[in-house]
Amino acid sequence: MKKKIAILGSTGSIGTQALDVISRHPSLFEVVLLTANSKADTLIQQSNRFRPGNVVIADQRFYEIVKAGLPSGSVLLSGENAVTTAVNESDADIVLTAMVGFSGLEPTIEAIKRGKSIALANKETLVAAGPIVMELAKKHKSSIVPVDSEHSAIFQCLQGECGEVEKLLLTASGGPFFGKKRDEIASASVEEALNHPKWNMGPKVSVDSATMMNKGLELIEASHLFDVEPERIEIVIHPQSIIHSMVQFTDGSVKAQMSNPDMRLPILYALSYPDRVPLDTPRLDFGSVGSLSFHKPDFENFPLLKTAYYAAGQGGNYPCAMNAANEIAVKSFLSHSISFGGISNIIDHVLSGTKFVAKPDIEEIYHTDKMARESALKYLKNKF
Ligand code: MN3
Repeated sequence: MKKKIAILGSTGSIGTQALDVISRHPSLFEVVLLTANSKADTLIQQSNRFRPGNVVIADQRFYEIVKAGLPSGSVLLSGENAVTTAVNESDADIVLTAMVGFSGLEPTIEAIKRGKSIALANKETLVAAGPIVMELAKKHKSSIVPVDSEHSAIFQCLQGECGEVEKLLLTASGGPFFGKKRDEIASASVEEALNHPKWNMGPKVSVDSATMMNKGLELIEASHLFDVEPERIEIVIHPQSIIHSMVQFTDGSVKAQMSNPDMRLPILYALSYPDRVPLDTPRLDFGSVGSLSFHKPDFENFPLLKTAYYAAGQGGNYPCAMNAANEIAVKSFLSHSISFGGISNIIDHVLSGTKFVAKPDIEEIYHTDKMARESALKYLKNKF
């Protein structure tokens, strides 16, 4: 029996790498749904190669182009709710949520309500609405297997354990500005921020890695996914990105998961779980790796790490507001409207103006997201 896979965000970095691992195992996986925002050409190519029954191009301007290029037998949807509708209609066993940003929340919730397994690559889902999403997954017996390399590592370390977790050690490469001072990077260019030393990722995640907000979002994601309070999650800078994260148990034992940095491994694991299947990639050669190094995180020069611990500790709707502000700030930075140093100012401004809700329901989450975006845009307008 082949596993039927839906890929939300198939033209992005995670989506294309997922299709790469799926193409290596045609007897195990079948693609039933591909969705993209606006990359029409890539979506058409992918659809002709993998022949999914359903295809979504969210941006309606590309509907006719994609329609004309699709193989016969693929049904195309477009428009605002198209992704959610397609998820509801598809017979996927696993939904890989690889789209970027808060917009991943709604289709993920719909997939969970239909009891589908989630291969979670959209970290904003758990950041914005962690308690709601985890509760729903429990209720609908939907399993959530993380795709993010750090969370996959922790998930793998926890296999076969029923023991007590003392803390999670979330590793971070440090990003392109590791070791730099805050004022040295305040006016860093978009190009410099996108130049990640170890991982090849989309622009949003790359900028988040440069500010270290990526680790902040991952901290919050991990705390919900593994039900561990933020105080028991330690960030460890590990520039080689060989250890992808670790778990420390109450007897003092630390388990780590290692491999060369290659996202195809955690993607494949999330799709094949609980099995492991072969992946033909270069193996770790410890002799040539030489040494692994570790450093404490630099909260002074990467202030968003502090902001993320604060939002995580407060909980409620704060992580949602922080995430929304970050999305706007990163977008503005990528379009050259603000400086690199300006990113944290926007986020701190939005967070300090957010009305705290301790146990938000989903409507309050959507409201918080909307208000935070408006607040960020208003700040930008007045400031620049
Ligand atoms: Mn990661």
